[in-house]
Amino acid sequence: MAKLFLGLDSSTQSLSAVIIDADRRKVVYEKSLNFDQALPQYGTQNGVLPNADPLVKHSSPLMWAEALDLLFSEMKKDGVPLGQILAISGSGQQHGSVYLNNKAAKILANLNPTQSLVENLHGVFSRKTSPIWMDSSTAEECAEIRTKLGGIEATAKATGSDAFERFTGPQIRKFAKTEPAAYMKTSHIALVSSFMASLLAGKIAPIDHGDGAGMNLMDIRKKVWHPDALAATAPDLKQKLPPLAESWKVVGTVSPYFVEKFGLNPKTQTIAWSGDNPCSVIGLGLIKAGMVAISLGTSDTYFGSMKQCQTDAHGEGHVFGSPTGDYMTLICFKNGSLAREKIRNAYGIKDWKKFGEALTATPPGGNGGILLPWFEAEIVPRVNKPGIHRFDLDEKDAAANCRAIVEGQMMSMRLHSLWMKVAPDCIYATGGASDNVSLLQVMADVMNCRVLRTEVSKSAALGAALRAAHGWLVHAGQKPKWEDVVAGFTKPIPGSEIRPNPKAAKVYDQLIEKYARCEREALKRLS
Ligand code: XUL
Repeated sequence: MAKLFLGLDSSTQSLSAVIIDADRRKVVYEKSLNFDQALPQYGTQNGVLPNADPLVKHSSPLMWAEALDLLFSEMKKDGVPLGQILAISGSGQQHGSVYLNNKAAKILANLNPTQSLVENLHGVFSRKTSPIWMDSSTAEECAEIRTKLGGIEATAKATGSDAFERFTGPQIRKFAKTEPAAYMKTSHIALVSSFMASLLAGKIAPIDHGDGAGMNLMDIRKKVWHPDALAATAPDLKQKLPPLAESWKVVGTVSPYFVEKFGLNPKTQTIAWSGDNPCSVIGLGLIKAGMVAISLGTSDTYFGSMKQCQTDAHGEGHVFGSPTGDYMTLICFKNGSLAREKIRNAYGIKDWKKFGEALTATPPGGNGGILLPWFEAEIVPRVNKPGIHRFDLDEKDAAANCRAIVEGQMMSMRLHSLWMKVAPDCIYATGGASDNVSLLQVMADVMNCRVLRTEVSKSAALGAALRAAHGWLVHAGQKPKWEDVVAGFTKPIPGSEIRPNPKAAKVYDQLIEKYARCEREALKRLS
């Protein structure tokens, strides 16, 4: 019988499934449900609930639960042999939090398969909506936490990152300050990842070291809740948080709900879920220190593995636990695909192919034009007032603006990843926009290194499936090596290597200084 493992990815805009056959070393099934399209009744736009305040970004935990029901019924309809799946793990958009009351544990343990998950979950939330990673409304709480922990460097040293608006600790603090009664009624705070794992396992699930590090609450070295960070955040917080766990922890067997409703095997294990970026580290096979990937998704992220924990003294980058038990570094740029899309739409460019053509119509360096695409409040560099800034760039020149947005994004990555002190030898490109070769050429030229595309389009979901396989093997008493777990799944596409053009690379070596100046100038204007 095939050894099947399921990886789920509850991301900002969709819920995806990837099933692997561990013996044949193959992905055997993939499916994605887009929240806006599949569940329009929640009224999300790109997975986010509308809000009058542009800094507030929430989503609906009920929508995520309904998507889980829907995805399992789609898999059943597609004839997926759900009864053969040995273990399931998952990936969640990082930092987002779900607030549950004192009925939650009992309701989760008794999910009724004759009803939907939504019907079952009626009355378990102490807060209807979930702040997600795109939220930037907690600058005040970040400042308060950072001050209590002794400043940027000390906060990063203690928790792996400076206090960031989207991180769960500042979000919890804001909730406790602005809605103290609802906070008091909260018995359990979950991350998106641990919430989804809780639904699957029918019990409150632990938070793994990968996603736990994105909260400003975990001691990054000891991997336990940090007492000072808890005290700096909100009252009685420890008792509302689940235990922390290694990423390969078995949460339990799947809830009978999924067995009776969709035909899962009662012995199928739920392995702890993790964040999407830690899962992508595995999905892309970044298991050796120094391997780097750039994910071009809703947000653009630059990440890689790290053996020894070394934090960013300036507080722009993050250190999370890697699902291998080591560490990973990450920098998150909020204005990723959506910003590229805004420029594409602003100039009426039909598709990404045409966008790529427009981009190449202007020479590398764009004749010195710089565009800072902060359509949304930006994370790196920290920008709280959204806005577009152009320097020596004609707003009417569509082609130049297409080049300038991509160059600006790549130069920002180069500049803000210097703290890692490792120039990458090669970069794995992933995420929706990674099939755009013109964009990847700019990446190779700005970073002055080779870029490889991988066959993996759903790296987070694949990483979750591989983590399910790893957790299952650990539980079976084996000592699986990560090289063996990922072998065969993480190959670059043959012939996909993009080499830097030495002339263009030289242009960017000079332009990066101007870029840094423009960034400083724009930030000064905003302060
Ligand atoms: C990482 C981050 C984003 C989300 C996207 O810190 O905020 O990459 O994880 O889902």
